[in-house]
Amino acid sequence: LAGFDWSDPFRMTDQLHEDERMIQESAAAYAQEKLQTRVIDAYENETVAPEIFKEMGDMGLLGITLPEEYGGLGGSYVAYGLVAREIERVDSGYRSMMSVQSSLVIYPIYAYGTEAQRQKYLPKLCSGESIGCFGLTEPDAGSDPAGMKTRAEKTPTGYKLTGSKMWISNSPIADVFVIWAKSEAHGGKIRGFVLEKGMTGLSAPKVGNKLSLRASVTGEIVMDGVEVGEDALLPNVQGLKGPFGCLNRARYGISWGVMGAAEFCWHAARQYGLDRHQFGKPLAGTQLFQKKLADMQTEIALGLQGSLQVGRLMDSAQAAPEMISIMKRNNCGKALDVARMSRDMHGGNGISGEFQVIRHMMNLETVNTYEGTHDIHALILGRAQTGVQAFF
Ligand code: TGC
Ligand code: FAD
Repeated sequence: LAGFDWSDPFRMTDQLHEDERMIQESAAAYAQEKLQTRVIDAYENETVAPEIFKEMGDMGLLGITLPEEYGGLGGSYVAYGLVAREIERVDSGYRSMMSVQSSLVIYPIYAYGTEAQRQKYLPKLCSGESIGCFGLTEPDAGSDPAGMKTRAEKTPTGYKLTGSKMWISNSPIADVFVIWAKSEAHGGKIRGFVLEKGMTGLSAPKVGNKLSLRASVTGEIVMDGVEVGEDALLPNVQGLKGPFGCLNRARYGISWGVMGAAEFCWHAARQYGLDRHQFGKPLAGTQLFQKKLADMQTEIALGLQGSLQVGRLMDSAQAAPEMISIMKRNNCGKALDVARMSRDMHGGNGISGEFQVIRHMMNLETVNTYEGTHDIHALILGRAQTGVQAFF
């Protein structure tokens, strides 16, 4: 039998292709050198750092799966997941910035847009010169986006958008707004529109008082009769499957990302347990401590294998949304358990920003909620196996 690497129990590294390993390594180097060095201050002071998009763009970390002609890398979904894991190892907010840009802004413009829209927006979004946001959630429509009130009325030259979106990542600093609205001209069906900063009637005030995901800025999007041309409509999709097509990709990326945050918390707990002595011996030498480390290692190893398999199926066009619900739900829930456990294992130091585990724990509360809450994904999976919907 071969030897055992405690930090990579199922030899995930050996299961990756050479180009995937290289992308992971460069994402890890960027994350540790450029993000880890600023995150403690950024979180404490809720600092917005729009220049991160340009840095990520320069490293090729935005729109990884997009063809090179539009500014992407033509990489695999596994590579995209590995990048999310390395960035979220530092902070869920930074991963949020990356995954909104890649899966929720670049992807719909590529998949649902015209060639002119692709040429206009994608290269700048991939280089990080433009920042994007995705407006689906509203004050009265979160888990149930079909209940949205934002509407697009037909005008002689295009559309007039009215409504408001809530809890939108990146919106206060965004140049490009992907907006989902009910369009009267299309029988009330949900359609996607691309809006731009500076349009009359468009504003994006910041949401204050956030005690989670503080390194990523969140805002509203207010549309007070914003007039756009016909060329703002994303012509190639209608209905909820438009936003859900994007969410499938973002949720998949999150399933990898949260494992990065969980790995940070696990490794920190192990090291703390080796360094900290109580009752005349290291905490890591107690049975309870070791049981917790074993639980963390097991859940993370299993979670990563699940995400890898779904990623391989995405790369061969065989993945179903329910597979993604399993992994988003499981990995977020397990990462939150690991972070809470690690916080506890650090004792009093666990509440200090310096040790960082409480920051991950606070962030993961958001990640467990956005992109479909833990319970909403349970209902998606319940419906898929019983044929009976239990949403209402
Ligand atoms: P339902 O009847 O199930 O479906 C309506 C239409 O959509 C299609 N569809 C999908 N298509 C592709 N992928 C999926 N995953 C899909 N799920 C559904 C479906 O086939 C149908 O198409 P058609 O052609 O027949 O009309 O719709 P429902 O209203 O019953 O949905 C219920 C539910 C709960 C599943 C859904 O609404 C849901 O997932 N709610 C959660 C909402 C959510 O995830 N919001 C995310 C907002 S964005 C965000 O949080 C970004 S944070 C990012 C960051 O900062 O990192
Ligand atoms: P609700 O839907 O009101 O849910 C409240 C509770 O009720 C939850 O526990 C939920 O599981 C439960 N619940 C709801 N329905 C049912 C049911 N049928 N049965 C049982 N329980 C149910 N959205 C965007 O569009 N774009 C973004 O960029 C974005 N970024 C975000 C960033 C942050 C920091 C946060 C916090 C949110 C973000 N969101 C974004 C919104 C996010 O997707 C929603 O918060 C999420 O979908 C939940 O909606 P809600 O907050 O309205 O909660």
